[in-house]
Amino acid sequence: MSHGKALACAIRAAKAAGGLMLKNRWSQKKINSETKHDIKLELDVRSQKTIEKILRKEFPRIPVLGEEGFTGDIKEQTRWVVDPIDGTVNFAHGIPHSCVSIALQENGQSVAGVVYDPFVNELFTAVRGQRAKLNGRPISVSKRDKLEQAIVSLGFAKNMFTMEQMLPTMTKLVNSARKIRIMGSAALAAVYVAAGRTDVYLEYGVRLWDIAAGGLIIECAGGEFWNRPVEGEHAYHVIANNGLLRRELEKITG
Ligand code: LIP
Repeated sequence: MSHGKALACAIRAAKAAGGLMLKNRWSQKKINSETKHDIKLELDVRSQKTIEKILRKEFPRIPVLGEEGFTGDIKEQTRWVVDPIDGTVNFAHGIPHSCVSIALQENGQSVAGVVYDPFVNELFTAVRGQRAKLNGRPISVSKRDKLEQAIVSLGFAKNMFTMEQMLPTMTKLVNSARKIRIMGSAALAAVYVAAGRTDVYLEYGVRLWDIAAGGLIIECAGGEFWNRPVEGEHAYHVIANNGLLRRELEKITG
């Protein structure tokens, strides 16, 4: 199938879901469930339904694996991977740092991806083999090659176990990097590396739908993106950087 056509459809779906986020920005958010370190909103479900309707209208045979459930046989070679609102806790608290993430995967590899932040109207896109873009303009990772100059984004996922995996890394990095940022959206953490705003993104226990699009966008912007499966359904340990900081990172994080 045409990856360009798939991307155009994903952009329409992401913008529709982003519009829903903006429309409900100031409304009282209905909470479907909450744990000590997470919130799931009714709007997450509504956003995924909005996205699925647009994707399935144009591509009725491609299944959707989303944070709010799946449609079709997600073991198919080709599938959509969707996070309808990435950074849900931020969104629930009125913090305007969350986004929509949609990726098309073939045989488990992302081939087209979009991350849309409706609050600042920033649309990050990529098709494998082509240059990543921000609002249609090519983007590249930073050229900072020293950790002491770098901004490192961290994520702590959703439970004590995943946080405990990251705390020693944070302790080591807090004095080695220029700054640490923990901003609550994996997809935005990834695309900020792609755009050269930050230089490293690390998270243990992040889910596939959080990173499927952002990881591709980093690679198409000249960066490095590793994700190895860890315990938990669709859970990964992500190490991403601008491609110049790997050695220093390996020395510190082991
Ligand atoms: C979020 C991720 C973030 C992670 C949070 C949560 P959600 O995704 O983007 O990086 O630290 O725990 O998983 O749940 O808002 O879509």
